[in-house]
Amino acid sequence: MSNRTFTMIKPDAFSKGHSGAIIDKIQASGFRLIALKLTQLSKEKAGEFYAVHKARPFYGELVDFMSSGPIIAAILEKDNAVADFRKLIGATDPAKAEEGTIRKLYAANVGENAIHGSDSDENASIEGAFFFSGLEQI
Ligand code: 3AN
Repeated sequence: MSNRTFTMIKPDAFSKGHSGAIIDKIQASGFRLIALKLTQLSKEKAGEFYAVHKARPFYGELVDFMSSGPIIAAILEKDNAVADFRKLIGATDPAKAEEGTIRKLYAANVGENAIHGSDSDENASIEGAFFFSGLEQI
């Protein structure tokens, strides 16, 4: 799925009511919505999703935060989706994110940073399949 990426609007942005503005910005930037759902991760599922970060000091905090409230998970399509979407969301630390990026606009800090974007085509595919089934049909 090289023209697709996966995103989550994280609990901070969702609870502050930024989901609509964020989805609007994503679509205005040329991404098409392929799949979308409102859901909430259990601690166990959040731990599984972020298993690559298990050894990092912020892992426990990350799992607690990502399971703390509703999220919106979505699969997006556009040419060069992964790289273009990483550019649209901005740096992991919102203080370092470029003006106009989603994290600059809506994220509070490096832990609670409003939105996720896959970092490779392979991870986009794995992460999309984590939330959505039947993707081969869409
Ligand atoms: P990105 O989400 O920009 O790909 P990663 O993969 O390095 O960044 O980190 C995954 C998630 O872990 C981030 N979105 C953020 O929520 C959290 N995180 C990363 N670095 C830190 C940190 N230094 N302190 C707390 N949380 C962090």
